[in-house]
Amino acid sequence: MGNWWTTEKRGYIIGIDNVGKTTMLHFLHQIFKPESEKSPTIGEVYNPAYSFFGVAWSDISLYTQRKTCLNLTAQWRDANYVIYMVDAADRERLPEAKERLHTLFQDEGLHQTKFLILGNKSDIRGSLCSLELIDALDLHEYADKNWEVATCSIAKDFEYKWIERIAEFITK
Ligand SMILES: Nc1nc2c(ncn2[C@@H]2O[C@H](COP(=O)(O)OP(=O)(O)O)[C@@H](O)[C@H]2O)c(=O)[nH]1
Ligand SMILES: [Mg+2]
Repeated sequence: MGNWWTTEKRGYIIGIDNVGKTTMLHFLHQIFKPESEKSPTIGEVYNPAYSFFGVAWSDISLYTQRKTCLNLTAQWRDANYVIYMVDAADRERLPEAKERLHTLFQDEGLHQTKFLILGNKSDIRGSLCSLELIDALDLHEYADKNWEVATCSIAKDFEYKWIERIAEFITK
């Protein structure tokens, strides 16, 4: 048996704290349990890696694990996919989220990486739509990067439309 971690594609779910990363992984873990149980925890600093859609996913909070994350930058460099999650209803913290996202865009090692900017918590009244997120996150500045934007409600969408959206992001 080959080493799946060297051949499988890598994905990271990245975002500042409180945007819904753990909630998302929790749902994915329940849905894809049989497959994900094959996935080992990588090192001591990551949350466990889960395998979905042929991609091994880890989630990284840019704040709660801040110190560790700085050391992990080199490891992100094998990322095929980044789901960068923001809280689309938290206008106050969008500038912080933007700043961190731009840092990722500027990382040479993530040059080839596909980004899905996922605005979570769309169930909350007044949350930003995709076009508003493009403006709020100044994504036009990075028109040369490989990004796309979608909104979702991980906790309240019981039809799991966001899963289809992630599958589309990975496969297209
Ligand atoms: N209204 C709403 N709340 C959500 C949604 N997704 C997550 N949350 C809540 O946001 C908070 C932070 O979620 P968590 O997954 O811990 O965020 P993390 O820090 O990014 O891992 C929790 O109270 C979740 O229940 C959503 O789609 N809508
Ligand atoms: Mg978390």
